[in-house]
Amino acid sequence: MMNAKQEEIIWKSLDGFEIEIPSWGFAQTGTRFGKFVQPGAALTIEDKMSDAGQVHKLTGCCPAVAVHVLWDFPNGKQSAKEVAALAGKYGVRIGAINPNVFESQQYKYGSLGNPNPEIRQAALQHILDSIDIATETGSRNISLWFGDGSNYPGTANIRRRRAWFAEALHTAHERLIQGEQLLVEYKPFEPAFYHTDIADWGMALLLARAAGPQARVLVDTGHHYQAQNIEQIVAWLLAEGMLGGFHFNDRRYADDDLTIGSIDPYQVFRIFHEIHYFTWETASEPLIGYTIDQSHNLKPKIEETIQTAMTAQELYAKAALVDCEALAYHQEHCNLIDAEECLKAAFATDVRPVIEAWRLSKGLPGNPLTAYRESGYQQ
Ligand code: PSV
Ligand code: MN
Repeated sequence: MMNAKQEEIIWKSLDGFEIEIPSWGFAQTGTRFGKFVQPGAALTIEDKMSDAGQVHKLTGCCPAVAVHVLWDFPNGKQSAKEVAALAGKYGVRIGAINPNVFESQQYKYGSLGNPNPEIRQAALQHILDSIDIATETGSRNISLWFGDGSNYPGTANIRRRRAWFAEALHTAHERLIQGEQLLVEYKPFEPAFYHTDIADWGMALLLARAAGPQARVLVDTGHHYQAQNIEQIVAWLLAEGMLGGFHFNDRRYADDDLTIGSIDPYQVFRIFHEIHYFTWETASEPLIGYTIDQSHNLKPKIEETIQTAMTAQELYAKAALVDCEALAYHQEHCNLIDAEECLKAAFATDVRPVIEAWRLSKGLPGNPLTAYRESGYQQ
């Protein structure tokens, strides 16, 4: 049985938890082998905002939509106000701005790491334009991911590319206004398969530092080697004051972009636990952008997004239940079993009835998924 104090902890954690949903989670997507088209999937930016609005209306925890500049801003900077207005029309706002320097033909051999200075400049210009969009839409985060890298040993000058990245990110940083942040995302593989220019959190951290004080690291859970201890990376970045945000998804093999917590919910719980533990220990609230980065390929897209938001809330609330004081004591005294049990007890707690009560108190449906199915929106 849960006691009143635990209920209060869950309640408080839910009040402070929001997760951004990606506009690209509503569009037709597939794998490199093809697409399975879903009827009713978003075709336009207005469709995407409308779908996002549904998710937020039912869950109450997804007020912002992460957008991709090339996919969502047909006229680049010119469409910033328009897209922001569309978001407002559907009860959401624009979240993280994602420049796209990986799709255009010119980036075949890289963007900021391309040996051709004109192409590096074009990529930088797109990033600067994306920062201007963030300023127009009032978005805090500009999320940078690069497909740069090489497929064969000896084909790229790794050190020179590192220097080009550092220089360009520093220039981009100068464009930020107060309150904006550059988030540097890393990935060890794909689309490049021999080396990627920002392969891990250490490289992202060094580049974020080179960029300037308003740059941080973004952790995409799918962007790690098998068995890597992601929560340790999170703990280190927190300690360094360099954790800027997340792209959440789950995976079994590579960057599978599956639903959060569908394969390993305990891992997401452990990540959230490190954040709660840091907050408890330092009595400070780190500013972290939680975002979903999934590909809703087979499941119905809006339902999967709702399922995602609900799962994220559950795991965040469970992690908040860890008795930090007891945990600190047991760690100090090397009481291994008792320390581990602090995590296991919290993870095993069924928080769903309390979350349902929290939702009802906010005028939200107790079960957003059922409410969505009954709403007729999909039809
Ligand atoms: C790359 O795999 C990535 O995680 C980046 O965040 C991109 O912006 C996103 O996926 C595109 O789907
Ligand atoms: Mn990502």
